[in-house]
Amino acid sequence: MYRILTQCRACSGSIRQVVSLGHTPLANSLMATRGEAMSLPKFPLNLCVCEQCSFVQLDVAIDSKVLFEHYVYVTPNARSLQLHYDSLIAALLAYPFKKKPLTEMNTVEMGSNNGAFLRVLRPHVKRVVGIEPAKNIAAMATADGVSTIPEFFTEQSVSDLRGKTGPVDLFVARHCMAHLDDLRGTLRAIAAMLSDDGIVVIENAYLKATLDGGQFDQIYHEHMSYFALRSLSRLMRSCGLHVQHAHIAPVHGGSIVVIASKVGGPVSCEHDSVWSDEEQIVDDLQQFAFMTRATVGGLRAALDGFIGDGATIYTYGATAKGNTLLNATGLTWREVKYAVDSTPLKQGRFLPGSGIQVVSEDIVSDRAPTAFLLTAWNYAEEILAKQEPYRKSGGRFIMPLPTPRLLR
Ligand code: JHZ
Ligand code: ZN
Repeated sequence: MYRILTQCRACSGSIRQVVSLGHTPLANSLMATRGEAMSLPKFPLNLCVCEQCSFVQLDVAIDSKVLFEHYVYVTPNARSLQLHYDSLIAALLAYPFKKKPLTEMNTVEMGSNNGAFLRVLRPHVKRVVGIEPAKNIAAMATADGVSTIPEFFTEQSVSDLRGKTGPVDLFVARHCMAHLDDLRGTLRAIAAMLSDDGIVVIENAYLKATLDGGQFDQIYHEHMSYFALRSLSRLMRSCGLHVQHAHIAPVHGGSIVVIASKVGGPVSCEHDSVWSDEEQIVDDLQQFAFMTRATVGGLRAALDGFIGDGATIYTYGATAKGNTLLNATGLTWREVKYAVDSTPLKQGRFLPGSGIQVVSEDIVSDRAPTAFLLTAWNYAEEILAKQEPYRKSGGRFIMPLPTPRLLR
């Protein structure tokens, strides 16, 4: 069900630990009862770096079937995501190195979830197909009109998949490269899906943003790898994919977007500026480990003080990130009464390790807490705007990172 790594998953060099978050249950294992949620198996959660190639990764790989075959994360309908989709499409339209117009591109997205991005992209391209391993979510996407193949995307399944989709002109992989133990096999499979002129867009949480922002909660078992441009482009090149464009997008606390092709060639100027920003990344890891320990301890002490003064606290968002944060600080249902979340699949369930029950956001109007711990901090702006009446009536939000603070 899982394997422990002693060697780098990119180059087989030896890896060393940067920071440990102890043993935690899987972040998206939301359970039907509190008892089940609190007695889940726990796995080591250690951030490591390769001494040879500086690739940042976990030293554990959980079986992808356990992680993803049935999934509770459904891409939310958030304004910041819609804006991001628009800017991603604008970047593709402006991308100077493509060999044919977007409107002629046969497009496939892996890990397409409920089809949220493909639905927005569809009018700009020739055809869209999703590939999504979570059977329950793939069925939702297909029922909503985005044709989605309910399968894992692997090197073994690539010839069968290419038979179904035809040669791909635009291959999209958003926030799923981090989820893969077999990185090289998957990248080779992407190259095999592409037509000769095809391009691939990869988007993932950006390592430098994670480190600079003290975002230790981005570390959970689904996130096996943590990408910088240097490490990602080296890995892609070894699998026949050449990065020609890179930029940093604001979503999910800072995400790297790269565009690559099989032929390679010139790179965009944004690519060069991202590249030069990464000079110090190995030093940044040490600072991050220091900051993580301080934030975990500081947050727990601040919340204990607040609760001791009579405050009631819920989390805002039943996020994967939030479960790392709750388990690292040791907070449970005894301290945090509920987690509010807009995802119907999560509501009524209990968070792994902490046993906190997930309820709908509607609870805010009749049973509001003193403060919300903002575990969906990547949507801070829109959540704060949505909860303006709560805030006007004295309700507060606690921003956990990089140092805990009360938002007014
Ligand atoms: P959000 C997931 O991480 C898991 P999580 C995964 N491994 C990954 O890589 C990233 O996504 C990309 C809710 N919400 O996006 C909806 C509200 O309740 O931060 C979501 O459950 N009200 C695939 O889980 C959660 O918050 C709102 O107004 O850390 C946000 O989850 C909004 C906007 C969201 O991802
Ligand atoms: Zn390595």
